[in-house]
Amino acid sequence: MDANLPAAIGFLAEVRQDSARPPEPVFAARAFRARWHERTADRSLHTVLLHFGAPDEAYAREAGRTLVFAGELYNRDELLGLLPGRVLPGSDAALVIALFDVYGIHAFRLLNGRFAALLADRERAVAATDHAGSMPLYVSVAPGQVLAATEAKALRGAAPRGRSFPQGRPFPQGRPVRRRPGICQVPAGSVLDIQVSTGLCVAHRTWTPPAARRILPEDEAVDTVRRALERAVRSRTGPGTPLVVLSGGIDSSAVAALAAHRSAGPIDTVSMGTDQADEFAQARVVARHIGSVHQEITVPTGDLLRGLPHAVWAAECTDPDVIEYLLPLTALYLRLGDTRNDGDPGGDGDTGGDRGTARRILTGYGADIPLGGMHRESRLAQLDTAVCHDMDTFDGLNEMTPTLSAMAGHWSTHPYWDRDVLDVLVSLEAGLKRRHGRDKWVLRAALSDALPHEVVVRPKLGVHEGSGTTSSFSRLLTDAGIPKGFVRQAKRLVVEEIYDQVVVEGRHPDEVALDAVVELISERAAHHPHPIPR
Ligand code: AMP
Ligand code: PCX
Ligand code: MG
Repeated sequence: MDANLPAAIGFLAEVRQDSARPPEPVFAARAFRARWHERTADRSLHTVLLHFGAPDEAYAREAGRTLVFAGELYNRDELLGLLPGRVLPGSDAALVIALFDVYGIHAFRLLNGRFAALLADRERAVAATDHAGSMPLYVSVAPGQVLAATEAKALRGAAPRGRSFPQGRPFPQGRPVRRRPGICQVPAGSVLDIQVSTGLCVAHRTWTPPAARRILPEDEAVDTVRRALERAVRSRTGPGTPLVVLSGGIDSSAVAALAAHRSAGPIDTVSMGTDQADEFAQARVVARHIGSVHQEITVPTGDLLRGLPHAVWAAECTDPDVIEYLLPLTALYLRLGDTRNDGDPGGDGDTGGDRGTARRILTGYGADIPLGGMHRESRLAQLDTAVCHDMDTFDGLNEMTPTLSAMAGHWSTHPYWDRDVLDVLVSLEAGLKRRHGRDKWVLRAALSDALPHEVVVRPKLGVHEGSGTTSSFSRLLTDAGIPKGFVRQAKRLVVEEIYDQVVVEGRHPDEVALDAVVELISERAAHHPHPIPR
């Protein structure tokens, strides 16, 4: 077991009244795989676990219940304080099952983490996501059978065919999965309480984005943000040397600076660019300032775009904007092995965790959502409208999924989407987010002593812009004859077509011919009478 990594990063679990065995699932995430089976008087539990060498740590058993837990917790100390007089649980799974014994399903309201969990409790199955649904969780429920998996594609072939529920959804809040009737995604910040015999599901929210706004003096707001972010970075860095994916923008530079502060030795940072665009100079300023061991990876644009099927396969998302954000990061993660002196870019499909190359990666992803940074909006009313909209619509996009890096055998985590950081950032009144003519003012002010001034004031540049991904994807389509006014729709159609091939039909991303997909969409565009710009 590598203490630097979570015990497990994904699973397929099946709870049944009879004892059939689920077929071998496909996952994009790469790690060791362990199969495990348990039969009690009431039910059987089968699991396929993706782990880093100590699968037992991802299971816990207590009082006739069994918990399967993928991911990790960030408020262990607080949680341990709730269990006085007990033998302190060693693993996160053991901690959660001990809390369940005391609090029942409300235990999930206590957790600040990045996880997905399935608990088999006699005739009940309980499925839970973290507050942000940052590790996706899909379920398929039929009377007598409950399946849960951290990737939708893992339920291919295992899910019951019949649609036993209205619209294929066992509970009204379930997010339907494109072209996979019978499978639905568990919403962010939810716990699903399922009666196995009937398939009856009740969903409870364990977290919702704050709706109120706090009015704080500048100093207090700045101090609150700094402390929350420091704690989130600290609880995510683990005992090893962390690796921060660094653009040189304020979000990732803040994470890198705080990780460097708490690290005994230099931390690692890495930046990606393409032959079209990079932010290498800006990232270098930060790396030099914090004394990190810094690397730059240049990805040829053709290779970057050929990674589209991999990004869609990992994220299981059909939103073309999100795929543009995730594509450069996917390309970076897949090339991290290239930056090592051992020259080993990773292992085969099932054993990503066995070579000692798996890294714990911190990102600055997601800071712009609670702070409204994407919107370049100076009017406070519109800024808060944008924040509300983004907080209402992130669920189901899977942009935070650990599978993006797990596809390359690594574990990634996003401090800005720590539950406490998010609560603070969302709830600050908009005038603290946009202030003195700057976007994300409160964050910039909170890091002003830790980073060079030019970094603190540097305007926002999204990863899709800084790497030239958006423009390269557009050019791929216009070069194929797609009219400019149709490019946005065409991107969506390309991403959906890829999704259908790799998620719905179960093809490996290496088998997807991107040129053929683009040609198909270009032919459709040619027959489209009125391209309508979105
Ligand atoms: P963004 O907010 O668009 O800068 O991107 C989200 C996160 O992705 C950043 O906070 C970084 O952690 C990471 N990132 C963005 N651009 C790069 C890059 N060029 N190289 C490495 N990591 C990056
Ligand atoms: N980002 C943003 C998040 C992208 C917006 N997502 C959403 N509205 N659900 C961030 O890092 O905060 C970039 C590139 O900027 C990705
Ligand atoms: Mg950036």
